[in-house]
Amino acid sequence: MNHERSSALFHQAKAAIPGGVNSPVRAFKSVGADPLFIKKASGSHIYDEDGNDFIDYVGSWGPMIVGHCHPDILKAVQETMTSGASFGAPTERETILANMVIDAVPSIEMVRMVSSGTEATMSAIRLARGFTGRDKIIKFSGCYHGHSDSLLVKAGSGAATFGVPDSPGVPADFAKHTLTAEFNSLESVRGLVASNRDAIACIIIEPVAGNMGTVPPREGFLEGLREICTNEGIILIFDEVMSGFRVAYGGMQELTGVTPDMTTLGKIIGGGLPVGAFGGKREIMEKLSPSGGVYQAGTLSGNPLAMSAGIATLNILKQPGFYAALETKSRAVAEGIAKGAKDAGYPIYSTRIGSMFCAFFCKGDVIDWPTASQCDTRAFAKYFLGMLDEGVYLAPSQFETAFVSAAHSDADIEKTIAAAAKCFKLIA
Ligand code: HOZ
Repeated sequence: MNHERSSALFHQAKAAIPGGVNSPVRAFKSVGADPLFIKKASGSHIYDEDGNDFIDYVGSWGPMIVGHCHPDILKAVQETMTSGASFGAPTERETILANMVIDAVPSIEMVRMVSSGTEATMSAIRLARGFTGRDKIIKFSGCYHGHSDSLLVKAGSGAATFGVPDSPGVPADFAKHTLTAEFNSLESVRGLVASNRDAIACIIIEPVAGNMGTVPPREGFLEGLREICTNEGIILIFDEVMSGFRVAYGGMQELTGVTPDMTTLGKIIGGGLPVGAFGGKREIMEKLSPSGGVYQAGTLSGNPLAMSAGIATLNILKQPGFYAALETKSRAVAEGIAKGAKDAGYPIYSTRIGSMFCAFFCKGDVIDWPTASQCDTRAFAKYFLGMLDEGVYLAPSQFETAFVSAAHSDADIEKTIAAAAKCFKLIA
């Protein structure tokens, strides 16, 4: 497969943009290649600048649940654009999307729109601190909640992929307020809570971890966190930037029945445009400026284009049978890949929740960051490059999630499974 034009564009980009990319996860550094430069996308396929066609399981890192260029979303954005891209003043669409989110997500009674997932988590934490009057927070090793100072501690996603889970530039004075527990270990949480009594403002967690690969919560884990938080006056924040409207219309909290105090969202609710949101109990949210004193703001917050794309997306997701059909496709592709590995005699650990899945290149169970980090990342790189050659575009890191969209066809899925079987045979 020819990647000449992508490589040339990457070369030019590196002179102007650090590392040639505007977000580290886009670089193919950890798989030893140059990133593809994308020209266009449609449905479940993306096309690079060299004219290659790929089945896309990145989906812009999660937002594209209905596929690329869905006609309803195109129409909504085009119509909105003709009446103005941004006003820095309230619009009706913001309330419409806010009410759709409130109706969908069990924990959300009020919601504030922002422009990225990072803003959502950063602001949610400030609000939790303002509400409780406490400074410390607990996060989980391998979880990623964007790149704000307090949260770049033992972080997953690109931070883990590139070996900077604790980034230079984060003052030790900030990081000392961030305590880190192990995902799926209530014991580790209880230990931190016991030694920091009345000092912890919030526990923030991806209820299904999607930034160290896909790691589902074990039975009782989220319920246990809920109990600890209720007993200790700690705000429980579910970071559903990835899982919100993805694993179910109401996210992991709908799927598991565990209701946090606050939730952060992003990705899908912007239909591919820049967006984020954080919401929760009314008594907490009302502490936010201008109704309360906790300050948070944004020029493009509630941007008309993003609101329109979000409303159009959620209207598609609300259609009866949407998630059942997505579940069928997702099961087929994840199980098909795992079978290909088994038949080739190559052991992987396969995980999936709804349309999020991961093939871990490792023999044992993956339940947290210590187990995820044992994976054979060199074998993953071979698999990734093999799949790319076969026309399948995966995230270029073992520590990311693959996303299935409603646009993936049976033919896409069959081709993906056949490609994976071939790749596993080659690396076995
Ligand atoms: N959560 C996304 C990757 N795991 C973020 C994408 C990015 O960092 O660009």
